[in-house]
Amino acid sequence: IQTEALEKIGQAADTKELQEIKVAYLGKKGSLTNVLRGMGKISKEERPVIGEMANKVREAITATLNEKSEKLELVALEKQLEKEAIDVTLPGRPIKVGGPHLLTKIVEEIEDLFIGMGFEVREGPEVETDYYNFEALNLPKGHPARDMQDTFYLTNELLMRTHTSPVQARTMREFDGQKPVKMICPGKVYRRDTDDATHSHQFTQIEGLYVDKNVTMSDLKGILDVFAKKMFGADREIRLRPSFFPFTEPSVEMDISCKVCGGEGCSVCKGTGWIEILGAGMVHPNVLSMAGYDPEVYTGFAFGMGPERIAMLKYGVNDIRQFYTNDIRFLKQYHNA
Ligand code: FA5
Repeated sequence: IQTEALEKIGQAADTKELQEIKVAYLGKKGSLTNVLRGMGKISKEERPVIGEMANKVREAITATLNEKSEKLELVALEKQLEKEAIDVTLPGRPIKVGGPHLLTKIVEEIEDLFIGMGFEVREGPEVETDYYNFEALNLPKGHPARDMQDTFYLTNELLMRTHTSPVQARTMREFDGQKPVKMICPGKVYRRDTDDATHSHQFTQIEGLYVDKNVTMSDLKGILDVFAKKMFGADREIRLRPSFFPFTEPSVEMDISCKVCGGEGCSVCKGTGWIEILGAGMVHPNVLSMAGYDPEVYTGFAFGMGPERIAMLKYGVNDIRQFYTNDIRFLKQYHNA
């Protein structure tokens, strides 16, 4: 039995075969177990001799089984390691690192600039009431100037805000007509404009509002001049053109010289050499009093600018749609800008 078992163990190719051998010799119905079971039938004298021999055989088989089992496990492990071997000399896969969107960067840059001049950053809802988007800004129902901003209406009273100016009215309300206000408000706005190189139906604006005693038009001009110089460099020119907004009086629009791609055929300024980036003016007395501020005591200025147009100017982007079509090749260029 021993010779036969050891030979079979020697030939076993895997742990499954080894297990089968174990069962065949040492299992409940195994051949060695049978010998031990038959001990009762043999004579008293032979019993210890056979018993000792059977035990020795069992020990020999068990020891060889264990030894072989260890060997097979080692072989299996080596095979697995060989299969899973990693070539540490291969170059790694580069990790793609994202970056903030150019527009996010511009908005943050503008925020920093105004925070540096003492403005607080505030936010307001994109779904706005007719009251705050229009009425509180001196645009009663039926006012022809409502046509200046083609509106996405949700219901009769609710709309997608067409500008960030409703946050002016909301902030002044919150400040009780008592405290001075000096805030900017960045956010998304929506208009039924036809998309082209400089117009988008959804874009961003940054609103500015400064209300206090003795705020004048020259404060507005000074702040805008500092903003333009810091944003675009001292060589950029600005011009203020008289304009009209129902919520400011007098009103202006500010243009910046279009140097990056100026000249004929330029899609940013259509060859005029100037691009309009913001509207501004002195807060209309009606707007102040509707928000609870006495226009005899308080005055203020407000402005609203389009960061897309600013980014286009600063980085020579010639189509506003580039910001929204998510072409990664376009966006990547500005990761380190
Ligand atoms: C307004 O929206 C006024 N609320 C701005 C304002 C605020 C005036 C406070 C006075 C006091 P306007 O419609 O001109 O004004 O838009 C302001 C700026 O948003 C524009 O100068 C331009 O830079 C940008 N803009 C306007 N329409 C679009 C558009 N369709 N796509 C991209 N940018 C736009």
